[in-house]
Amino acid sequence: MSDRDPSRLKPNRPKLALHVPEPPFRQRQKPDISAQSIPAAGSAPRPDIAAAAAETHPLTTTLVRVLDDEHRAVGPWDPKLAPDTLRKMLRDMVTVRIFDDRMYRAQRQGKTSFYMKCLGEEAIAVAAAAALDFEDMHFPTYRQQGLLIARGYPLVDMMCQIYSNKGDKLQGRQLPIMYSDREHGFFSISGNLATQFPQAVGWSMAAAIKGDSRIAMGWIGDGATAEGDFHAAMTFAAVYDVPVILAVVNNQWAISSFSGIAGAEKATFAQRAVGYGMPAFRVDGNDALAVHAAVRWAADRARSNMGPTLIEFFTYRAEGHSTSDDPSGYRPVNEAKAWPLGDPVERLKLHLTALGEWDDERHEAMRSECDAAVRSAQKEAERQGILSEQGKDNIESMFEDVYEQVPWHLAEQRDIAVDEGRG
Ligand SMILES: Cc1ncc(C[n+]2csc(CCOP(=O)(O)OP(=O)(O)O)c2C)c(N)n1
Ligand SMILES: [Mg+2]
Repeated sequence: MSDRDPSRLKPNRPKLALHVPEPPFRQRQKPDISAQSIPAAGSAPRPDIAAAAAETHPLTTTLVRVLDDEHRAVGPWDPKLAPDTLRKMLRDMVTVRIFDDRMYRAQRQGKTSFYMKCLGEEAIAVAAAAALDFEDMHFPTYRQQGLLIARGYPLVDMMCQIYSNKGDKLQGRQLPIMYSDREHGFFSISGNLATQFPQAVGWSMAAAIKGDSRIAMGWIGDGATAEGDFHAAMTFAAVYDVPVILAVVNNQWAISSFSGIAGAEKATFAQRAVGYGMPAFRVDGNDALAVHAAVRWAADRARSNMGPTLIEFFTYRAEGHSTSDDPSGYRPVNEAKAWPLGDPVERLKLHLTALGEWDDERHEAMRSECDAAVRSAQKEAERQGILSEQGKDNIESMFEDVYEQVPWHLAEQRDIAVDEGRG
């Protein structure tokens, strides 16, 4: 009798079936924002950094928010930042947006093969960078270019990497946008999703074993939480009270899969920490002040040897996944506009304005300064070449830095390639 034999079916039992999550709105539908319930700014309590993990767990189903509808900072999570800090964050966010726009166009002009924007998510990396020390280590994904920009990494160096040109410090060995810079605490971006979590946990364990005082922050997306690496990292982090911050950027989409495919229909991503006994909260990712406050809380806790924190940043990926993606094929085109948490740049700008520390004129002057800085960096980078011009003049570099002694068969291939390149 085979498994498929109908006589094995028990007629009085229902046939087994699977649930395949479907996003609430598809291409031609009108997104209904009333389906999202957004807690009021200032309503989430702020536990002490030494609180038991369980005291943070009610925060896994709400949203830590600081900026209210009148653009004031309210409630216990207000980080009370100096106007200069707020202006620096605003400038960095504006720079990220302009940089993304220029590099997206550069890809469309055939100057590089690939680019990824973080439109709508600028507050997350920028405010996290502001909340941590320069010496702390990040294990980022491709959507945290804001970390490098906020830490003052040269825009020209980022662009040379995108163009894989003569100025590319990674010598064309990484996909465009997969930056790496030890000095700026920016670990090489790994294309293998979710590896950032075990790497950040491992680095922080090593820091603790060596008696270091620096902490690490690991970054993944909502989709990447479906990888086994997420759970392996959570187990190690929780068991050993590892001094690490684990961030899930829930931008609702993983290329064309909505967050439900990774489990968001059943529970929030922050709630996963409950099973590990780890503190966690869910934060309005479009509110730079809330992001700063949450990261600072987790950093203070980690630095005091009280262990890891999982933070879910709730946001929306306003653009396509990458230059290779067209989101109009799987979601409503106006969904980003309907997103109830607004534009992070506009919200911070209006907050500074409400404080009397900013106005439209100063904003426009700052925006054009940032625009000029990005354009001049782009010119300088392009003087060192664009991707399509990279060719056979330095083909031997492909064989360098892999073996201490190049094996004879690779040396032979290299010499043939070099000859052909010259010919
Ligand atoms: C292990 C692995 N599986 C699949 C991919 C292909 N891939 C690259 S990005 C991506 C979507 C990731 O979505 P999410 O984690 O939500 O991050 P986001 O792009 O939204 O920032 C996928 C499936 C990959 N790079 N690595
Ligand atoms: Mg995502």
